[in-house]
Amino acid sequence: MNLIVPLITVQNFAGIVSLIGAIVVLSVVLFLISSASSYEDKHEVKEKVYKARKRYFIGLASVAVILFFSSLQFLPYPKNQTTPADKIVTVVAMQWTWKMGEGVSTLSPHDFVGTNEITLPANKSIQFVVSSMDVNHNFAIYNSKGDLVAQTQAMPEYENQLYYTFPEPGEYAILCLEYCGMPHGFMTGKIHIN
Ligand SMILES: [Cu+2]
Repeated sequence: MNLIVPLITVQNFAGIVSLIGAIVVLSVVLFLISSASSYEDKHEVKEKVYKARKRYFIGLASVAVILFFSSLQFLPYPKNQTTPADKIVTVVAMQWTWKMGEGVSTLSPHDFVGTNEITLPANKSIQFVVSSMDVNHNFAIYNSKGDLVAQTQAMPEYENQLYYTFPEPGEYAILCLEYCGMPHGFMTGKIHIN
C-alpha cells in the first residue's frame, strides 16, 4: 500500500486540524499561566480563567457545528438506499482476520466460511453485511493511496449494512479500526476491484 501521496489527503487534513487544535489548547494554557500573576488576587484570576474558558468553549463549539454541517455533503454513503445493491458481500470479523464471501449468509457468524481476500467489480453498488463472531471490530476500507473510503462497526450479534461503490479498479486494503487485542494491527484483508 503506497502511503506517500503528494496531494493533501483526508488523513493529512485531519492531522493538520488536530495540530492546529493542539496549538490553540497550548496557547490557552500558556495564556492562563502568564495571566495568573502573583500580584493579582485569586478571585481576579478565577474571573479571567472563566471568561477565557467561556470564549474558548463558544469558539470551539461554533467551529465544530460549522465543520459538522459543511462536511455532511462529503459523506460517502447514499442518503436512502432504496434500490437493491448490485452485489451483497457477507463480512465476518474475528480475532484477528476477516471472513468474506459473496451473497447473504444463512449460517451463524461462527460457522460462516470466507476468505480475507475478495474480488469485486468497479462501478457497481456493493452492500457489505458486516458482523463479528467474537468482540467489536471495525471494518475499514482504504484505497491504494491510503485514504479511508468507507467503514462500519463489526459487532457480535448485530449486522451493519455498508453500501459502497468502488469508483475505479485497484487494490483496496481492509484494516480493523477498533482495538481488539495485541495482533489487531495484523488484522488485514484485501479487496481486488476490476
Ligand atoms: Cu481490531
